[in-house]
Amino acid sequence: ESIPALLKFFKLTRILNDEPEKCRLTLLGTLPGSWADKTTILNSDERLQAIVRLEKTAFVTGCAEELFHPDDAVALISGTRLLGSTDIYSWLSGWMSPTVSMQKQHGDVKINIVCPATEVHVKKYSKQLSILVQETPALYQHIVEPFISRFPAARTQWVTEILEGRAEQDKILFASEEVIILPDMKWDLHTIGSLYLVAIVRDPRLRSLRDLRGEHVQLLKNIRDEAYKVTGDRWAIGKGGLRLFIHYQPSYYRFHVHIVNGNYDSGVGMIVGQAHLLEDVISLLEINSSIFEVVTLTYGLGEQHGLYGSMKAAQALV
Ligand code: M7G
Repeated sequence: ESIPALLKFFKLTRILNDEPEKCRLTLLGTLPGSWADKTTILNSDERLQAIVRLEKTAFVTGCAEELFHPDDAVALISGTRLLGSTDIYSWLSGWMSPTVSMQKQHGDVKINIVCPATEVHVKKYSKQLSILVQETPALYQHIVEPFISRFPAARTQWVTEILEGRAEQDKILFASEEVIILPDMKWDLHTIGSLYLVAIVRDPRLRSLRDLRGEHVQLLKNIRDEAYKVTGDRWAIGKGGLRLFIHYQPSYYRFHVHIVNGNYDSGVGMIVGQAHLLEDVISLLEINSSIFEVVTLTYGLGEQHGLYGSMKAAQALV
């Protein structure tokens, strides 16, 4: 496996984002040129721009019994240090012992890498302020639709790779002629409490929420039903256990639905104005099959987003 071996050659340029509340740190730097062909041979000085995001993982269910065994008094947390204590309250820091096998098997950190990272990636992952904008149907026609049409195909190459059977094939949970369901790269693949899958629609003409019409209601219902079937069979998630939603604006204009454990609150990607519940979208389309052609949508835009300047300027027209 060359990817883990090459990661140690990452050279830090600067911190892009620091999110202590999410136990997450996003770094910008470079990796050796051989990353592109996934070989470990470092035969040139070429460096590729890379984004590395580190995130502490959740505790594995079952590791509590390993940490504090009910019978013997051997706690597998080492180096514990008292930070403070008052009355009945105490707080300490410590290290998970590497002998806690369940935790070790899944790792203490999850690492997401984008390499080679484009300037658009750097902007997306950078800390930034946002403003709320109102997108009327006219602003969609004049600003947003042309932006989506200009969107470089290379940015959704990952979707093509999956749909055409060249990537993540061993991970696919459901596939039909219209949609594929697989784990989202945000998921650590084992913590059911933070289960995160993505359903990707094959038809490239469907780019975003704006393209949905009454004729797509059946497709959306199929996605909901298959999401429940897959997660029910594999992880015993029952009816009402999933939060299914669509982002507007999404990062990628190939229509997809986020499938997330209903009890998971990640903060990111679930904010009001960005996440539209699949069930609500179905209901709206049943009431008016052209609703997304006529509705005004309000959402936050980060100052690094490609639409920020033009949409901010256009708000005077709303
Ligand atoms: P989005 O709403 O377009 O953007 O969702 P977001 O990233 O701002 O949420 C795209 C979803 O696809 C996100 O949840 C990503 O984590 C996920 N995703 C992105 N990429 C590049 C991949 C990938 O290569 N594989 C998988 N499995 N998921 C991905």
